[in-house]
Amino acid sequence: MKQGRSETVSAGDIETFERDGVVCLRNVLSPDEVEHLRKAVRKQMDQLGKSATGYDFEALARQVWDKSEPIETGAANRFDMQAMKDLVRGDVEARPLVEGGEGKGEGLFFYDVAAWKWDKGVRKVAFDSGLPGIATELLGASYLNFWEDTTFVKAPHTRQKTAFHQDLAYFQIEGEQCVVVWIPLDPVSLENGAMQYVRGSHKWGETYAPNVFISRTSFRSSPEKICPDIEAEPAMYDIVSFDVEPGDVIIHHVMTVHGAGGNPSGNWRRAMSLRYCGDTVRYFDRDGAIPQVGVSHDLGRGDRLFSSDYPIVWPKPWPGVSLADLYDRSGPETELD
Ligand SMILES: O=C(O)CCC(=O)C(=O)O
Repeated sequence: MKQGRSETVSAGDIETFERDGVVCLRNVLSPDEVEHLRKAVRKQMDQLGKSATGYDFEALARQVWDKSEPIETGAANRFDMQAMKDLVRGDVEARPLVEGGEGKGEGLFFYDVAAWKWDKGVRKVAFDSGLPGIATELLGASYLNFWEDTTFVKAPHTRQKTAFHQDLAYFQIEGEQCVVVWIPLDPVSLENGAMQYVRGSHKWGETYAPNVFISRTSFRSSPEKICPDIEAEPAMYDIVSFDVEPGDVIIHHVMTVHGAGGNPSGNWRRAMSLRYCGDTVRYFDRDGAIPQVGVSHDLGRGDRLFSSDYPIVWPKPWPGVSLADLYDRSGPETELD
């Protein structure tokens, strides 16, 4: 593959991405690359309750809606979940976003971030797979920074939906040259929580406040508008979803409104989401953005993302180089056996 060109993205894919704000690409990742991500997700999930960054949003939703249940997040301390509970309970319009009947409490909506910092397998996929070239081409960027990875797992019989939202205001960035690559690690369809995207919403010209995922309630400090209530009137919107297999990826524009159902099925729905920024994006410590873990930079508003916290992953400094090795921050490797 020549630098700056990707063999996996066609002119038609670029047209779809620009028109719809989302495109599904088939067979982009190899079985080994998918397995690297699965392995990292397993490690993250093993640490649930013990890690500072892993959460179960299914349990959290129960604790929010049941007034008598205390908030319990184990060692996770990235968010002030009691404040989130107070926020949701104080929002007169808030309602549970669940599906799949009564539910017996066996579901799990697992969320974690930043595996790339300790897991070489994730770095291999995020930095050295076909993805950086594809993202660069879709964005028409001249170089590409990696922003972060986020894990979203819905175990069988998980009732919690993912509230419709737009990603920009969750990130400390300004500018729209940014994509999110959603990578299924299991076969995913509407039966087990496929992602749903509002086609064309990246061109609505609005920045929406980040919500708390289990409800449309926004983080109070955020100045932006609330995302429209897509779920209340789905027929009003042009919603698209894709049945995907491991190896496929769905890439959406940072302004595209998206959400997902629960997973009432008996099958797992594991995914990792990788975020990339192009050269026109600037740093902006936006009010209401989710605090990042383990960043050491001192970037200010308007700065380019020049920091080892945001590795430049395209173009590569020389062909054949392993950026996963270059950005090794020590710590255990999770390579395939
Ligand atoms: O997987 C999910 O339920 C949410 C994913 C998402 O919102 C994202 O990747 O931006």
